[in-house]
Amino acid sequence: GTVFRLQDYRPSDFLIPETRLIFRLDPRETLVTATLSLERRDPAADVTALKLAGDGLVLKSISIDGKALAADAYEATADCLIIKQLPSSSSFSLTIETEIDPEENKALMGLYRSSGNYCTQCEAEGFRRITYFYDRPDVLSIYSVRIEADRANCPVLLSNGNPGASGDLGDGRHFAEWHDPHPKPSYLFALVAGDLGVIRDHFTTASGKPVDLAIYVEHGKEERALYAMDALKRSMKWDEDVFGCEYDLDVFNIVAVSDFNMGAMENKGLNVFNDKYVLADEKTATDVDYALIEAIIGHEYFHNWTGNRITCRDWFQLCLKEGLTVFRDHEFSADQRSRAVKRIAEVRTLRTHQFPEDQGPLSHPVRPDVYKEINNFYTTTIYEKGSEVVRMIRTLLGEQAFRAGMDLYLKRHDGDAATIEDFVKSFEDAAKLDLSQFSLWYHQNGTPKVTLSTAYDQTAGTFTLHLKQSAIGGPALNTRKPLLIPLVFGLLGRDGSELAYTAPQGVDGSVIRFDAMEKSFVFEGLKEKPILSINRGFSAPIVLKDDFDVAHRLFLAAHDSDAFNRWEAINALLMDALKNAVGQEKTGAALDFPPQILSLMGKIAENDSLEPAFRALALTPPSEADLAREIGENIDPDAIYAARIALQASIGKANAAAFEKIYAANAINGPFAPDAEQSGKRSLRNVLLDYLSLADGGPGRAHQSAMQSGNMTDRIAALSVLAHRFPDADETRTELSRFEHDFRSDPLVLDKWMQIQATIPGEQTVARVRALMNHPAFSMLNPNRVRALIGAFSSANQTAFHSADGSGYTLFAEVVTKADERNPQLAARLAIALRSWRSLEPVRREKARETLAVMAAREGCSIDLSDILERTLA
Ligand code: HT7
Ligand code: ZN
Repeated sequence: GTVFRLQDYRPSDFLIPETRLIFRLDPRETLVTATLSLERRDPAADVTALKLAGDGLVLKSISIDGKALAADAYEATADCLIIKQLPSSSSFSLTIETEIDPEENKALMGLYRSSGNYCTQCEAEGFRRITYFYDRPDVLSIYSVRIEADRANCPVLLSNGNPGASGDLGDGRHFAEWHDPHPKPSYLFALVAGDLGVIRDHFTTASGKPVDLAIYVEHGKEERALYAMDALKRSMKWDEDVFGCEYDLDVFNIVAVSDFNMGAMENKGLNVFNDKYVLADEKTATDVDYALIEAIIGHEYFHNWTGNRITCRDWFQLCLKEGLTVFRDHEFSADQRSRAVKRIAEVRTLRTHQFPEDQGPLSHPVRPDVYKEINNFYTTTIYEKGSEVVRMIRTLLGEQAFRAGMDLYLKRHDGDAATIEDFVKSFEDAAKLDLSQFSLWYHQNGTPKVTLSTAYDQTAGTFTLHLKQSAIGGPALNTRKPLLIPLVFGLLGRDGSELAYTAPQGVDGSVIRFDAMEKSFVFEGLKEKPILSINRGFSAPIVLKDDFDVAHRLFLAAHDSDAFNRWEAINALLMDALKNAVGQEKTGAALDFPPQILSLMGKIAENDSLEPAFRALALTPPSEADLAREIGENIDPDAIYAARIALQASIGKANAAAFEKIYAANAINGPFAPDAEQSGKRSLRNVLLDYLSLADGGPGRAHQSAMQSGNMTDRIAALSVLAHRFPDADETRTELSRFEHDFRSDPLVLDKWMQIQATIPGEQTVARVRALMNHPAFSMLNPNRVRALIGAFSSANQTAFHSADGSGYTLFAEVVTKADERNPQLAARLAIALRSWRSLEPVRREKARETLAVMAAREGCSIDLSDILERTLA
């Protein structure tokens, strides 16, 4: 297949200042008439042909300046259009008529049907499935769109920008026109048509401009969009307050659809959402769902500036919009909720998803310079590590200079298709700083590893911190260049206060700028031995190997003023205890855990000075996947599971009385609110419910809780405890059936029921998942259904997916292959679950390799899937 390289980037020969589109919608035969104004970029250059991208198109007619082209003037295939005879004028108008089949489009790219409605997804290269075009992000055009459709089936007709004329066409058909005054790349084009319910609201921007807001959903689900609307208004206000970004159209529309490959899409003025990230009420959505809706509504809205007003020059620059917009949505959520809790959750996500990617065969830089299939580069590295890189820029520059850099970037590049170099330069210019070494974070892959050692000299009053950098994954050590790593730190006295010192060179306030492969920092003027707290707030996305003993960690857990590092210390203690237990399990020894760790859990739970959400996170041991990554090789998922469940049972038994009290003390009285305070209490109670159930050794308590729960958060938590801890109990069967019955006509909610069952530990779950694939609510064509059942099974059920007999892999390969026939993007995303196969113990490793090899060898395997499989095997 073709390999795309950054070094091959060339500007297009032509510009398309204006694009007019007419859609005559029909389920099987939609006609698209596109009129492009084409302008030679360099009228002096001798350009005699024009090549436009297409994908699966049927060309109906083609004309230039109103004259039909002769058959020998062009060449049209399903995948491209080459016009060989062009007018010599510097500009001309090209009209192309194509026919497409939305009903048959199950790849969910281009124009497709979801629940009988029409919708589009054009990022990254879906517009070429609608018409022949320069389907690349650096060609910006002003779009005018006319939609014609059946009035009865499609009363709602939407596109980007502001609404224009609309009216009747006779014969039961009508039309609507839209005009988007902001030049945009084709990937931001959108169209929605159908019969939808709507909720409306208003927002007035800081400069007084009124904006009509609307969220379109399936009829009958309008009430469930109210939280999303509230989140949208808060996003709009926040972006004005924090980044000075105002909205720039008369309307802002959001549409929720049930068939969608990703979370949502930031099309200019017309965001299209996976309904999972719009619909919520107390009875159907968990606190996690609410938080995700808030984050994703924010994310897509924030793209209006970082992505739409300033877009990417090419897809290698994807992190320019994604990393920055994730950073912005993280900050938004931190401001709306608890900053410390949000940061801990972000770091957990980064470690669980991005670290294994960066340390495995799919590792790539935040700004890659080569790809085969761009859809496979919407990765956690580009999104989450990309966000961490922006965060480090802020740490290095400080709040004020960072904002000045952002202001400069937004002003200087408004209307541009920009690059990472443009972005970095804005900060360099605003802060008068050289960020060339720092920029390596964009180009050098692998998880950086910092090993530290310390020494204190009592007589000299000096504390020496020695740092060494290497990496897990990425280029070989001898070819790696040293990164500039910002480490926020503090030196603590025995009473927990921050000690004063004279800082060495390279230390700027609370930040150590570590910029060499190896370096010592000598702090002077320390009369007592300091206790080091470092990488506070996870200031750098690294693996830190410290020399801290248990006493040091217990001290940080109790006294660090940085809440993140308090959690980090607790997490490290739990990780050490788990690693030790896995070793015991492998040698057949009895598992035991240090009593001080067990009692620490009790103390944390009881500590009312800590917010409940923080306590819930601190009480949650590292996941099985985290433990596997930490161990790194020869992984036996059964041993890991055994160690973790034994730790949880020990914690539960050791603290049952205390946990019971705290469980009761955190009960919520009064009406449900999806806010940080209530959700924190619910998460603490539900972590404790799991511990108490393990201590009880029976399902009674969880069953009680499931029956009493008045909201989805508590109901799902109780159902998870039942299914995961007591899969064969009558109570579990009863509650699973009751849930199925209650939500039999709500597939989005049944996804949770599927997911819980797909993540029941143990190899029997393979058969259960097979059975669930025959459930009437399951469909191979809907990505949400496939991800809830198969995605959860393969990415969040280590013991079942990696069953020693290989049955999990067999099921997996069947499903990935089936998905690939209709939706390659979905298949490729699922296939990522096997990326860490080389870390498995030999028997599973061989079975996993064989599974990958068989899938890769299949004739007809899509480019998307084979790209993932080949890199995974390489
Ligand atoms: N920018 C959006 C990415 C996206 C996407 C990419 C490929 C295929 C389908 C897709 N749907 C959405 C989402 C975002 O990051 O905001
Ligand atoms: Zn995004």
